[in-house]
Amino acid sequence: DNGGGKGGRGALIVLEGLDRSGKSSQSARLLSFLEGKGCATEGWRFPDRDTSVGKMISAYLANESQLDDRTIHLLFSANRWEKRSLMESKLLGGTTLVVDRYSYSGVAFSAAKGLDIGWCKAPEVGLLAPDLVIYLDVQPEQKVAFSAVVYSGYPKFLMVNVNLLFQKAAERGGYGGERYERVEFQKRVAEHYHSLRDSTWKVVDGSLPMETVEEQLRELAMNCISECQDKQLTNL
Ligand code: DGP
Ligand code: NA
Ligand code: NA
Repeated sequence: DNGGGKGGRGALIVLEGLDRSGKSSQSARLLSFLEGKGCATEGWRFPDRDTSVGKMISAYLANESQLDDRTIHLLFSANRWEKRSLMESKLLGGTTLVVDRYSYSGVAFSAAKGLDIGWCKAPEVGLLAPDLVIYLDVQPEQKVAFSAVVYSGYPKFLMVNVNLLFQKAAERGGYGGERYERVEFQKRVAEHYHSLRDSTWKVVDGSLPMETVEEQLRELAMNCISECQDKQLTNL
């Protein structure tokens, strides 16, 4: 049963990557491309900060609240579970979902804190399995290296200029102020992401020009949408 969607079910397409890997802008670009093609498509993101669970997550990420590592892990998972039935009905009704982060973020970010990976995966079991996971691959250390070179290359009396350049570096992809946005942590997240890759993953070089990345995502998404129309939805 495909829920009556004329062209079969929609595809569950997930974008994953480190913070500032370009996921959010690429999701938005992909979404408008698919809409332009006449595909029924919606853009989703996790954490969904609009639900009551999502508000707790958002406060935690902004360092406005403290939560035990396992507690926040389960809240992130609950935030996906509370959307599962809506996700399923959208997909069966023929709508493709482009989702910015999913269970792999859940496992990679919590495992990077040192939690057992099997324990991290357990609450994700039974959520819908993506048809395609696009991993935007960027190097976490490039951002610091750039700032360090800029900083050491200027004498002290040019401090004002240095600060301006620092600001530039931040605009160009330095991390923001949320809890996980530190280079050492992002490196560990990257290692865990690496160990999670399976046959549904496509790794795209996120350091390529934006238009090139966009083009690759379009092709991956179009292929996925046509291939999964008659496939059963499965669970993680
Ligand atoms: P975003 O809204 O995409 O910027 O994500 C917020 C931050 O939360 C980002 O550093 C990634 C992290 N994150 C996203 N999903 C999960 C999750 O399920 N578990 C954990 N521990 N962190 C997550
Ligand atoms: Na972020
Ligand atoms: Na997100």
